[in-house]
Amino acid sequence: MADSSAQRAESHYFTHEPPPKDLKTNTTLARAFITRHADEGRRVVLVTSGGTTVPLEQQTVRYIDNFSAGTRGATSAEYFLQNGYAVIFLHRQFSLLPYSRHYSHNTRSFLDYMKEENGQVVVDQQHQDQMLRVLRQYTEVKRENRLLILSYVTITEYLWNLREVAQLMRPLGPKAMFYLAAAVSDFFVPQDRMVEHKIQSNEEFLQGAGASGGGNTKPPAARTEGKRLVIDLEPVPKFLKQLVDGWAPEAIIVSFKLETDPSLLVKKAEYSLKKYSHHLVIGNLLATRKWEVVFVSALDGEKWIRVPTNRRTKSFSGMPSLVGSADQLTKKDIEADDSI
Ligand code: PAZ
Repeated sequence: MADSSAQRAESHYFTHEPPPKDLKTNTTLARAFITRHADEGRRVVLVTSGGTTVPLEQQTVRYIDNFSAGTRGATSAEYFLQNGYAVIFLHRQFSLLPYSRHYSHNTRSFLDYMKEENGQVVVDQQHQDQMLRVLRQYTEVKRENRLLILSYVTITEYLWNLREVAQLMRPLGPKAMFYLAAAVSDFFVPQDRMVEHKIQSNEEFLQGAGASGGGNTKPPAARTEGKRLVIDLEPVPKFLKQLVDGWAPEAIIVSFKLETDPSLLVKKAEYSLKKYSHHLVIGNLLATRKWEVVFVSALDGEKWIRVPTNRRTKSFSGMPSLVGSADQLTKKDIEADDSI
């Protein structure tokens, strides 16, 4: 069982942070999905993807966000689906989705893939092969009902959904996998330290500094002091311990670690593996995440996987990218270049 401080942190968090409005709908959908695939003997993976927001006001005008576009999660979900898994894709609303990611969030509009022919809209010849391949994969997945798409926006919505779905997956034992690629905020504004209305910048309109109450005597976590905006965030409890020990103790758990300082990446991945005793930490650096990752596991130690230089394409952000070449990338390609 999880240690009691982790349990206390869990209990405090979920008592004080209200569940999202669509949680019941999501759990109903997830329960039916998990039951159906369990009956068919299939493995089920929960892929989390995209960033989480930290709202500063209850009626949220301003929030803190992070860079994640959901590329890793959406791309990985396709690979899990190709390998027979049923996928619950818990993603940040409007971030990349499996399959449609090939045609969205790009400088190119999806209309650029089309043309008019005899009064009909058709796919332009140069895109036929790739779109047909993606469409066939997508159609098969839909026919077999193997992809359930759920969304969140805030850190609290993310954590509520993660906990509920994890507990529903518990009966699957080792046929359940968690692939936690979402970029989850480490800091947040607790509900009882969050002001209700838009934080005012004009001193003439400053309201009483009242947060939503709940007996917290601290000032609101985000507030103006004079002309300055002061933000005093609290740490988000670490829920990986609870996932590993309490919510889904038999499941395969893969977490991600993002760093910007290369000297910290492997150390922090090893630290996480030791602390939570799960199966695998995949480490990546912000600047190179599109073409190299490091796998850190108790079984294999540290293992780098790199996209060969000639397979790195330019993404729309100008960064070399795995996107676009990933589909043609075979295991052999990866292994051929993983020696450094
Ligand atoms: O979503 P994306 O493809 O732009 O980025 C992926 C990523 C870097 C968010 C992911 O690989 C990752 O490391 N997630 C965990 C981040 C963390 O909380 O450390």
